[in-house]
Amino acid sequence: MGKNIVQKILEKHLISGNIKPGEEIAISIDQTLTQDSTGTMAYLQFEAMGIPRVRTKKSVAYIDHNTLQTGFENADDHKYIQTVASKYGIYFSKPGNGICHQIHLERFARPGWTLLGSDSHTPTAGGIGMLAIGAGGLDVAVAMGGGPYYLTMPKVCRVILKGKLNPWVTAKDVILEILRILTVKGGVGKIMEYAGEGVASLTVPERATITNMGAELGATTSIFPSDEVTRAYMKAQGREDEWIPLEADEDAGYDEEIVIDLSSIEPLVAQPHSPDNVDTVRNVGPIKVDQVAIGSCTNSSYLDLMRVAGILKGKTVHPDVSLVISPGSKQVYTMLAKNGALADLIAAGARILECACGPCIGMGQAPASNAVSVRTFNRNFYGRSGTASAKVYLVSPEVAAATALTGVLTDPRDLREYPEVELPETFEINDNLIIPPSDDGDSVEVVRGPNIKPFPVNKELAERVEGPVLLKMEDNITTDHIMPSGAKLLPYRSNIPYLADFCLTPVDKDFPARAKKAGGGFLVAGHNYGQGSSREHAALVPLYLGIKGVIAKSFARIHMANLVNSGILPLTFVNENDYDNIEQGDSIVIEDAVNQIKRGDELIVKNITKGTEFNVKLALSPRLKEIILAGGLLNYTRKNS
Ligand code: MIC
Ligand code: SF4
Repeated sequence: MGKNIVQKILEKHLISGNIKPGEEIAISIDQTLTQDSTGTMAYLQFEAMGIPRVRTKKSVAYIDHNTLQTGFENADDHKYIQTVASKYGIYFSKPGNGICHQIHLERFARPGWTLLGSDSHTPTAGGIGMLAIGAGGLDVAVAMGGGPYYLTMPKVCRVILKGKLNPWVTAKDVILEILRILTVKGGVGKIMEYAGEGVASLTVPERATITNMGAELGATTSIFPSDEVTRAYMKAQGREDEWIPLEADEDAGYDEEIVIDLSSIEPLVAQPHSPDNVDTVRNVGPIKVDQVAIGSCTNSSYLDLMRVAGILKGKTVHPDVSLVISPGSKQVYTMLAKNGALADLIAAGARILECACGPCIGMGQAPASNAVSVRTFNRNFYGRSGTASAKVYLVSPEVAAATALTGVLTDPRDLREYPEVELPETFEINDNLIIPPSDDGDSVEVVRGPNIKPFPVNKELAERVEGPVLLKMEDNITTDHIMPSGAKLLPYRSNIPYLADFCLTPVDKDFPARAKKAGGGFLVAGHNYGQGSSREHAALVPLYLGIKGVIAKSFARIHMANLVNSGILPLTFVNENDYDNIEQGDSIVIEDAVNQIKRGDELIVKNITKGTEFNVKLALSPRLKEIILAGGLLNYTRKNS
């Protein structure tokens, strides 16, 4: 049988294991990326490994999340990352250069190669045919050190794109449609591989919008073929020599398949508070809107913003709407400035923000109380905007621009003619904000400001693991619940003790105090616990608070890996009814934990308060079990090196 694209790339990178769904495989990583909000931790961990220089083909450290600099903290982090990058052989993308995923697509991503990034939207590079996976900082640190990346081989789901999009319908609507069908859990344990005649009609930035938001499906990654469209994009980026063709064999096998008819999709919107709460813009109707935000790694490309400029040209933003726009990169920004589109945006009343994540991660532009905010971003999780009472809707740039003009959620098909925009034959190329590392790492001194605090490291697993259930939660708890971000907290990503006082506060504001008083314990949750971001702070902070295990109905992939890396037990209920029989405050114990884990995949948990017991699963590979027993990946690596 022929091979699909995923199999082709994995075969070239396989270090151990069989490329069969469910089996643990180890692959070599060609490139890594970090951004600043997860990067400080990744580099602290890399330093702790004691490796003198990165061993990847290319590693890039971006600064794009924490750029508000309301105090010294962010700037301290930037200095630390810049010096650590220079010392260890990592390229440094300065603040102002843009959002990591947009820049990586423009300047570094390569078809057929592998990329591991400490950000859940790393699969954006799948738009160019790269196998790009998001992971926790420690996994990325290991990859920087030349170590393999281990993953459970996902199923490969072929997404066949039929037909062609109608005017005003966009790549964003394609992925919203897939989210509507599959939900935020639908991609868990899968790689989405795009195929079909519809692929050729999508440009690389449009493909990247789709692979970017594949993260919201819970998918391990998403990937498009590398074809003539890819070649043209890479040529326009001055990188045609890095292009290779990559497509699935005609008789390639897949584990699953869905068919999406592009011509039947309409402008869509994800309603509060989940990216899969999707309906048509027409059905949701003309709700009054207070804020429109255009940008983020999903929708801030040249094409996106040129279309927005085309819609806004000669018009004025509605008096009741605040429109903010953050271009994805300096390249995009410069091109808009040179061709006059920036003037059209400014004249229409847009507030132009710097090229960074900005409002997408709650760094400024928190909406007013109870406000409706329409955004081109990828996540509308509760509280993420910085205003708990705000309602965030996710749409395409075209819907956003139309809405900014009318002041109500608007289907852009009601507007004038579609502004046709083509990709340029050459992009504006100026990499002067990407600083190469020093040739002489030894001479570089790493600068650590007072905001850089040591990170917690676990101990070997105890024979008896016990404690109270400190919090019981519902389904779909996100990492934004576990470790909130935003302008007030993001500056403290290198300061775990400070962050600890905010852990899980969106669910229960008393949780940190309770956890501290009890000296730690367990968490109980429903399905898809830890969906969303790759932030390992969602594991490191609970570790700091003494969390020993999380018992859930199911976990999101990256968060589960982060728990294992921190030595926290990720346990699932064998019988989901047991979730109903356990309460906050119950005292529980796993006796003879080490032997139980060595013996099999099921453990007995005793509920001392209720006088009952139930079974939980710890279905991990032998290597992951060793990591748990050692008290996390760092201890394990030290022990085995
Ligand atoms: C996000 O979109 O939530 C982030 C901020 O980019 C995160 C990383 C983080 O939490 O720092 C992500 O998606 O991984
Ligand atoms: Fe930045 Fe938002 Fe993209 Fe995360 S989702 S990388 S915060 S733009």
